[in-house]
Amino acid sequence: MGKNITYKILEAHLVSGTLEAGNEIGIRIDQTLTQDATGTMAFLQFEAMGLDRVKNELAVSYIDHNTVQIGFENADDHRYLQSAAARFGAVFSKPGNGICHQLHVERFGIPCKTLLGSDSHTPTDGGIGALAMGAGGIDVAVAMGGGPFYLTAPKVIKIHLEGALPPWVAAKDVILKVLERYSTKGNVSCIFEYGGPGVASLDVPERATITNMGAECGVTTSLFPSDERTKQFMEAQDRGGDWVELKADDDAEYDDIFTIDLATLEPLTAAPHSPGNIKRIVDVAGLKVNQVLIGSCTNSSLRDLKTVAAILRGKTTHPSVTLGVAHGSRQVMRMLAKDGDLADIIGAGARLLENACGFCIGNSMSPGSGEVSLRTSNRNFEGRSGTRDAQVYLVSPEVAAASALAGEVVDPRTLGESAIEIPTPDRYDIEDSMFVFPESVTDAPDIERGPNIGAPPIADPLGETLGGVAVIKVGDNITTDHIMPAGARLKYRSNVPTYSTFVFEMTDPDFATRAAATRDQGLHNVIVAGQSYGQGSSREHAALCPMYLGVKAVIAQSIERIHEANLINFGIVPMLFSDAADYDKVAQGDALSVPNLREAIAVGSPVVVRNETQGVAIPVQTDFTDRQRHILLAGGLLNYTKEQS
Ligand code: MIC
Ligand code: SF4
Repeated sequence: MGKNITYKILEAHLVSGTLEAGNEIGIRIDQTLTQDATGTMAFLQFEAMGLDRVKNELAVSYIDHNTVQIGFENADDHRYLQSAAARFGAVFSKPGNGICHQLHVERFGIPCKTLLGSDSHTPTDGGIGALAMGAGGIDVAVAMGGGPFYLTAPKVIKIHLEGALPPWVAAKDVILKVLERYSTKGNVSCIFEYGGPGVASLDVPERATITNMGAECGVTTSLFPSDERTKQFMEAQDRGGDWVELKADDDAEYDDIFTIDLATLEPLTAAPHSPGNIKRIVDVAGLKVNQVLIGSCTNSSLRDLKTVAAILRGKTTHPSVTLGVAHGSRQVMRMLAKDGDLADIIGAGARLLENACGFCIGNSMSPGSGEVSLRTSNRNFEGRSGTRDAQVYLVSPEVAAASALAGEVVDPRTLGESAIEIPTPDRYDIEDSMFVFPESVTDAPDIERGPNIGAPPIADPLGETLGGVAVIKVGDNITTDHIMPAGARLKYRSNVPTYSTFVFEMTDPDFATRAAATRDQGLHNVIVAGQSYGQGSSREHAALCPMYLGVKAVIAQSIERIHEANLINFGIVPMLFSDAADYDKVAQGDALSVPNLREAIAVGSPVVVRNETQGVAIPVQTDFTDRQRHILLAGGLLNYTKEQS
């Protein structure tokens, strides 16, 4: 039987387990990336595990999320991270250099390598043919220390591409089509592998847009083959020597195949408030727009912004629209400046934003109340923009630029018959001066810790019994943005006691006070949820802060991959209703107990939650691997790793 490219890479990196879909496997991680919002905790945990040197091939510590620096907190985090990178041997990317995923594709991504990042959009590097996955910071810390990463051997879904995109239809529309088909839930432990003759029509930045936003489907990652176009891109980045071919065998097998004829696609949008709420642009055309923001790790490549510049050239943004443009990297910005495109963007009345996450994570450029904001980013969860009632639509750069000029949503196909051609440059403008390479650090410095840097909290080992209350009951599709808001709260990432006061802030402002009160009475908190709990970001704070507030179990109809791993890593027991209808047998505030929890987890026997208030027994599934059991018994990965060493 022929092999697909996913299993070729997995096989080459396998360190434990059998490569059969559904089994837990351990793989070697070649490269890691962290960003500042998750990286501080990752490096603090690296230290707490007693590790003293990065052992994988490459670790890059990027600063791109918290770059606003109102108050000392962000700058202190940056200093901590720079000193930790120098001390432990990681490459450090200074604030302003660009967004981690854009930079990693440009300067470090290598086909056939594994990359683990403490950010859910790490699969962006799947566009260059790397097996790139998002994970919690502590998993990345383990990988930086040379340890394996554990995952469920995935099902592989082939997205078979035929044809080529018509004019004004973009890579963004391809992934929106995939989201329309697969939605944001139900794809746990699947990988999207792209193939077919249409692949050759897409360049690496376009592929990276597609793999980036595969994260919204909840797949483990998305992956393209590595071919002549990959080689051309890497040569233009002066990294041709790292190129290797990666292609599926002709008779490769897949668990499912979804065929897209690129030529039949049209401009699409993800309407409020989910990346899975796909609509045709023609159906929203004419909607008045207040704000247009172009950038983020999905659409901030040179190709994207040259396209935008070409549409804006010689024209002016509509008087009632604020247009903002954030470059993905300094390379993109410098090349736009040298080629004159930046003058077109400025001339059209755009506000130039920093080369950073910025608006995408809601720490700047929040829209006005009830405003319509068109964005080229990847997530439009309610409130993520910083404005609860804003209406955020996710679109391609083409739709964004055309709409900024018109003041309303425009189908870019009305701009003319012929497409804008943006060839891959023969050579990108390479200038790495905002990376600090560990080789250049001669004297390993002391690690600098400002007052915002706290020690990572550690959970107690799992107790004999669970006893407490259903502290909150939430519905379906609860994202980690609901659990642990980012935006204005992001600066508390390295200060868990303070950040914990904002858990479920938007959904239930009293949550933190209530949960802390239960914890202080010596009882456990239990979160009850519907389907697809923990969608979205990889932020382990969505487990770490609830843990700090005394949450010991989550009972849900289904839980997304990264979040489930994060719960286990912080000693919170994820439980799935054996019968989804039992969700109705628990109300918020009910007293819940499991008298023999520790023993049941230790031996893998069935767990039954008693609802003391309603007098019912609720069987739950706790299908853990031996490794996961031991982590839970130890009270989380930090304790477990210490026990092992
Ligand atoms: C996001 O896009 O939600 C983030 C912010 O990049 C997160 C990481 C974080 O919360 O720090 C992600 O995607 O994992
Ligand atoms: Fe940054 Fe947004 Fe990308 Fe997350 S999705 S890494 S916040 S640009």
